Amino acid sequence: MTTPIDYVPPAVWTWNAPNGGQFASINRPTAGATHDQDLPVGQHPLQLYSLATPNGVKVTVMLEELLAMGHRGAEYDAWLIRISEGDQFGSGFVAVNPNSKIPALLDRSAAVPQRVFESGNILLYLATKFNALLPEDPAARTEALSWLFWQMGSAPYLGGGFGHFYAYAPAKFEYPIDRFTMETKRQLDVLDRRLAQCRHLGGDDYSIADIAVWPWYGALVLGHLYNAAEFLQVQTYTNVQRWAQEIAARPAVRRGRMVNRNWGPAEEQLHERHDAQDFDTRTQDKLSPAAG
Ligand SMILES: N[C@@H](CCC(=O)N[C@@H](CS)C(=O)NCC(=O)O)C(=O)O
Repeated sequence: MTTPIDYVPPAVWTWNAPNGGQFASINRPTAGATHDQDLPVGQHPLQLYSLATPNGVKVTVMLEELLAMGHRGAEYDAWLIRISEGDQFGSGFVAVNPNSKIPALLDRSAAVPQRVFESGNILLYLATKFNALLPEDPAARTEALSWLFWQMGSAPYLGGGFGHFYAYAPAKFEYPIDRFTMETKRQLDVLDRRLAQCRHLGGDDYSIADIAVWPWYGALVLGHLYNAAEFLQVQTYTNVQRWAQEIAARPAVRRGRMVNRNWGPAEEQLHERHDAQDFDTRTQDKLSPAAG
């Protein structure tokens, strides 16, 4: 074990300065808007304000799946929120999500526009609105929702714990990396055992449980997150691998992954989405010049 830093917490914590971590410049200990900034509004009932992080991808995959099923009411405008530049602290965004985190959805088809925040709740809202991707049978529905809520409770240990200390912290600290690696591998084992029993997390059918879990744990075992595939020995979770690959091949998932993405290979980026044709008619000037 490496020597821990010689730090004695003061009686009262004070916010001194950015701590050097990758996202230090946007972290602060208070909530609320920092500046006036209206959100753009497009022509569709559903307005999505997001970015293609795993939490954002859940919603764009869901919307693309609904459209693929023929739910025309799921047409949406997806606007890019650049969290590294502080867009989530603009007054318009905070009005839709007081927690200042993507994704945030505004459903303007209601008499009074309905704001929806927290990605798990957005999935549940859309599944209920369109009566899709969530079983009606109470037992099957409850099982799917258990896995949806499992994701919401578990992923902060993967992202805020493992991912932060393995990939983003200003130095490599053995204690937190050990702690969160242990938990991440335990979670992968939970999924692996479940997926040894059934094709999808909720049972036979693909549902919002898979849509919530895949952008985190699917991406992790496919080697897309934190460059940690070898460290975590992700190939050993064979049932998660089978499930992750099957979902990755779905056309709606391939489209959803691209929406609001402004980093990585140019051909995988679609900064804003307003129409299904945006996927086909992307032009170079809509794409980032370089991988981010
Ligand atoms: N529990 C939230 C988490 C959302 C979240 O953490 N979003 C991140 C990106 S993945 C974010 O917007 N971070 C900006 C910030 O923390 O200022 C959800 O699932 O919607």
